[in-house]
Amino acid sequence: MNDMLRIGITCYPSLGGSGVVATELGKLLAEQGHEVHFIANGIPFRLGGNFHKNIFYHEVEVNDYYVFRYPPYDLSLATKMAQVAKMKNLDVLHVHYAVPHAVCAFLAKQMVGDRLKVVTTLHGTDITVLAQDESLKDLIRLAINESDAVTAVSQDLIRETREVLDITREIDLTYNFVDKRVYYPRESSSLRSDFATPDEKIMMHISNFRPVKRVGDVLEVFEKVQRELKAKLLFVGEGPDLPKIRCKIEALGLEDKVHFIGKQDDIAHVLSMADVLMLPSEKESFGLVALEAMACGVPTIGSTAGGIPELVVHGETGYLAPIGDTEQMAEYAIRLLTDEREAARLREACLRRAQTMFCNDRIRRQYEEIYYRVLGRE
Ligand code: GMT
Repeated sequence: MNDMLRIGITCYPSLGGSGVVATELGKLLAEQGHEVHFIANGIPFRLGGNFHKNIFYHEVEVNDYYVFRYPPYDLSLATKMAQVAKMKNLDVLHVHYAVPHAVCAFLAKQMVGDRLKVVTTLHGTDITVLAQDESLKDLIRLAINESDAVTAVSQDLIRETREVLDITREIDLTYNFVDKRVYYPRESSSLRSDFATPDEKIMMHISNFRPVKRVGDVLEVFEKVQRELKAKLLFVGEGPDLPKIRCKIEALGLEDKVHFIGKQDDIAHVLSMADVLMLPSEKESFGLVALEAMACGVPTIGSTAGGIPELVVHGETGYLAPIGDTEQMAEYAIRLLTDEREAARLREACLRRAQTMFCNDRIRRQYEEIYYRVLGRE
């Protein structure tokens, strides 16, 4: 069962949890000796400019022939997938995100033949948002049903996929993971001192600031917390809700207590400054950032949305409250930030849980088992 595979991976290459998971998985598979071919419209950002043994990148170029009003990216991607599959003799095409990647993989398979196996990983918004659209539903259902294996990043996403798309086929559960060689508590006192004094606590929120993240709730919780104890709030990332949040900060007079540090590469280092991570999302199929925090020993206070409760164990590795219940979240935050023993207990539990349940080796092996299964090489 240890034979080397040739695996094509397609994902959204820019920032985003699905792109992170796809790229990190590719790197882990390459380390195991598999040949990994990324097929995408840009170099996945987590690959960076570094050389990685066993990893190859194939860029999808869109044909903008003058008759096209809209250059057909999906067709270019499907064609490229088929070309790479034939040229490199791929065993498996692993696509992250149903639209359009699983649909393109379905087309590629028609061109290559059944020897090419397609594995589709569902990450969330492809189902929770796109599959609600009646015009896309049949297409997404087709792509999912025709995949040789389908995985989803939480039980909750599996449930929702079945419910929304009326699908009965097997869906494997493959949680997000963190690389324990990268995500562990880092020495961050010097960085920390740029934002907070030793007697101040740091609350942190990291996201793409889309409405679904409910960043306003983070601010409401912080506003209540800073009335009770000395604290700072750090926002990491950027996105569409940022201007609204800036206005709200001004309206609350919290300018001196809130810092924006933009997009960051070294998230483990940044997270290590925090005393608590806030994730009050409206929807969250898993919540990779809460896992990254957990691996750095930082508990999460969040909502009970989607797959978050499968990751954050209430009272053990963080605290969860109903979506929008900022009163309850603030109460939990004050408890955590004022009780040193409680904070230490949660921190230990975080480190244990991240290293066992969600460690890179475990989840990488699960994906490999799925590849061997669809290839009939169990
Ligand atoms: O959360 C986002 O806005 C990004 C999104 C994506 O498509 O990359 O993240 C989704 O996939 C991640 C990796 O599996 C999950 O950890 C996130 O929970 C999920 N986001 C949502 O469900 C909103």
